[in-house]
Amino acid sequence: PLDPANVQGDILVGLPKKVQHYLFFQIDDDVAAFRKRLHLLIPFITNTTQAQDDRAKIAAHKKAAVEQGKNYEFLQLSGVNIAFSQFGLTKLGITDDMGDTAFTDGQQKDSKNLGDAGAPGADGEFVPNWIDAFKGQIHGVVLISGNCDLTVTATQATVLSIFNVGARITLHEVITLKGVVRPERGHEHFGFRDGISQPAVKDFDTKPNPGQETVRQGVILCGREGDVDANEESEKPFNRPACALDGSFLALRYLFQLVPEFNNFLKASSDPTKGLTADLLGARLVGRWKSGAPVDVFPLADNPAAGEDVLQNNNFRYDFPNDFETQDRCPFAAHTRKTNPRNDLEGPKIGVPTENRRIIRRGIPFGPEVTPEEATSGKTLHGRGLIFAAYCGSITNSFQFIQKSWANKVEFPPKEHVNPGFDPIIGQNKDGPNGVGPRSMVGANPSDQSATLSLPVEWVVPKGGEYFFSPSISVLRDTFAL
Ligand code: N7H
Repeated sequence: PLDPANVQGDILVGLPKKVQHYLFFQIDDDVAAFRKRLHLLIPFITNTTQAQDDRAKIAAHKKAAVEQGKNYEFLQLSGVNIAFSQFGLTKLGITDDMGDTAFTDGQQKDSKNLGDAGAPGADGEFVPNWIDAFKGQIHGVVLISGNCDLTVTATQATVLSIFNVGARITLHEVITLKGVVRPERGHEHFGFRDGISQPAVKDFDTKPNPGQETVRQGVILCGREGDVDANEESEKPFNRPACALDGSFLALRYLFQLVPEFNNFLKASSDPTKGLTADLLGARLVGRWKSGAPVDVFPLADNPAAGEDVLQNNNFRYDFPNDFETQDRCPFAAHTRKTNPRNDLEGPKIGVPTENRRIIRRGIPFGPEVTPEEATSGKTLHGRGLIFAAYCGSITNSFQFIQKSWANKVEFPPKEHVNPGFDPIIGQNKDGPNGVGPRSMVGANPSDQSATLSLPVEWVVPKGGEYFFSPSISVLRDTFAL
């Protein structure tokens, strides 16, 4: 059986965080020295049991604060996890094939496939429009989370001092991305509640919420039951080396969001006199109201109480009568429907399982709130967005497939008389100059469902990323460290 104390805490539970740093690093040429220092880091790594305890402590603290009528302050705490790219494995001399082509090739090679903008470089190879830090080789990432910037910065200094004692440098920082939750807790920069729909993991999340589906452990953890190729009807198990067991792949994306532009578009494209308010249009593009309430259940008006209620906010399957054929309740191309189509695929009409396409999302927003100047001009002046982080037992099954074959595919989800169009939030059309083509969708307007809505080429702009592997604690100790 699974030993939670052997699995890094961010995967199944999530490191509790108000602030999180992602320290992307390169390993110095003295690999043996790095591996010895890695050994010293292991006691600092937050495992799943510890992350659960931290969450329980926070909950008790919050309850006590409420009972005493005090302001609730997040407990002072901090967490650390570590993950490695294929470049990192190679540097460490780990020659095992992890059995995931996207991971092996790295995300920069995959960027064209994902639909990122870019152009051929001097050698003819596609170069995405990313920041330079992500165009070089990144060997790994240390995730450092905590209650505030001070705590996280202090923990980061501790981590760096383990690797770089005195004059002996074993780890070089490439870039640190600093995530911080928004003042509107739990909501991302477009204003929508995020992190609601996650799969429950069998024999671990034993009390799923209504509508929350349970997946086999191998959908998230390598080497466990269900770690199988979703493209093979026979459920062919992936070929994993011993060091993959109880680790998870981490798809990380540095995604900028054009918030004033998004808000302006909603205003300009709404038609309040015909019932299509900017709020309703936004909800139909996402699949949820800003509160989190799903439009499939609440198609006409928001229900903020339901939006925050875990017993109600994920209890839907796009299986109301006529849901399969009409967009009365939710557009086929809505972000949540594109990225987890539920009954569109699993229902009787098509009958294809989606279990192996599921991911666990653990991202955090970055950047400041929209300034009055930006709101007035409708133009982004300060970088902000989402450090998107998804765990999965297979990148090719899930993260890569969701972006490429669902969000970017106008024919998805399959419907008889209509192509739904692009996922308006993350869909990318690479067929255009510099890998950017026009986007559109249908069904945005409930009273004119076949009308095509032209969308800006992008509201979510990828500026970097990498695929990582987050090993189990015992594998970190016995295989990665010295
Ligand atoms: Fe998405 N958003 O704020 O609009 N996402 N997402 N996502 N996303 C979800 O149900 C958002 C991105 C998924 O099970 C919600 O938790 C933004 C990528 C999946 O019903 C909201 C960005 C990928 C789900 C957002 C972004 C996904 C999901 C609803 C980028 C994968 C669960 C809250 C800046 C390739 C669907 C919730 C389900 C939900 C937003 C990126 C995937 C509000 C702003 C790149 C699988």
